[in-house]
Amino acid sequence: MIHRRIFWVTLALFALVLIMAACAPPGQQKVSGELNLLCTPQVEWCEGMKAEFEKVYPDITVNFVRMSSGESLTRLRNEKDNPQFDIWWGGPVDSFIAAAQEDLLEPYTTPSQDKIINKDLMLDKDKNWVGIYVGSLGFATNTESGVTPPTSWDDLLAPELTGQLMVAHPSSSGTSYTALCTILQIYGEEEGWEYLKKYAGQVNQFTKSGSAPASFVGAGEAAVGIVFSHDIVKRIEEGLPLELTFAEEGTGYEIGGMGLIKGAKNLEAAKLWYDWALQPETQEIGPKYGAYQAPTVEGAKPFMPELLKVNLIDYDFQWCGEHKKEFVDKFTNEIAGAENLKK
Ligand code: S7P
Repeated sequence: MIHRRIFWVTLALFALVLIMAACAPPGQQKVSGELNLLCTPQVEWCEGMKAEFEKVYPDITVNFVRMSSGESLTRLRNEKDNPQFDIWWGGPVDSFIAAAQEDLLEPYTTPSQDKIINKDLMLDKDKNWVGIYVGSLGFATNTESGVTPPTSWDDLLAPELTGQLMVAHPSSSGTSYTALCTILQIYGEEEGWEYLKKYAGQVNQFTKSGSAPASFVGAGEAAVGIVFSHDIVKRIEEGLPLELTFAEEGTGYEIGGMGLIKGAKNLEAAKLWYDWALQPETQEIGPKYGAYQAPTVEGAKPFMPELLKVNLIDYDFQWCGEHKKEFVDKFTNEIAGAENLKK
């Protein structure tokens, strides 16, 4: 009799646990398995985030692939009918806006959204993407090159910089697309495209990845690179002879984005990453892995606030995102092709 009662009580408790697990909000469910992450920032930061996430969620294994923004977008497009990634983390939101337009992202309302500092700018109104960091564009000059560090976009066209400029190609790189769209906003479309022709004529070789020019310029392969300022700071810390300057009339900036992939096979694990990436403690992890972008949530302290205390233009993310394909195609077809990009 007693045994039978114990049996029924145990069974009832077991059923209760199952019901509670099924009803718990996603963030509290016990999720296990894999998470396939498309990671656009520097590989050290991707590796660091994987390790930190797995510490918090030991039952989930994160598999990540590091890819530049433009390449990521192409990959998502190609895999639309059979997505291989669950979440895309990092890279300027212009590409996330372009991805949302093509219905590649899965909308999600995160319980962490109340923490976002500026919802108008950093939270998509349809919840396709959210901002996870902010960074400004800068110029990296090799201090041994004898070149005066540029302080305006016009300075980049000086004859002494012909063949001495390095920047990524906007078809592969979000950094470079931020520069392109910054130029179109500063000069206006007509003059901007004229400027871009001259600018491309100054380039030694286009690179594939946005941060690479800082390393090549540091190694003396060119005199000036156009790169996000936090990536320049990282190379300076590593000992490269670089000076960081900004365009005084105004520089562009990025909001780094994050979005769930439509058709993700591990959606619950992806939502856990999404919520976790918006925690203040998570956003303070970056500097540990050499990433000095500013956070987007309240309670997280920027490590290098001075990188945003420069003259930032009122960058129109929506406009740049919606026109990304058109502008990149125009640049590639009419100004500079994307063959032989330097890796
Ligand atoms: O991690 C640094 C960072 O500059 O990488 C992203 C960058 O756009 C990715 O590289 P691509 O330019 O090659 O696409 C930035 O979002 C981020 O700040």
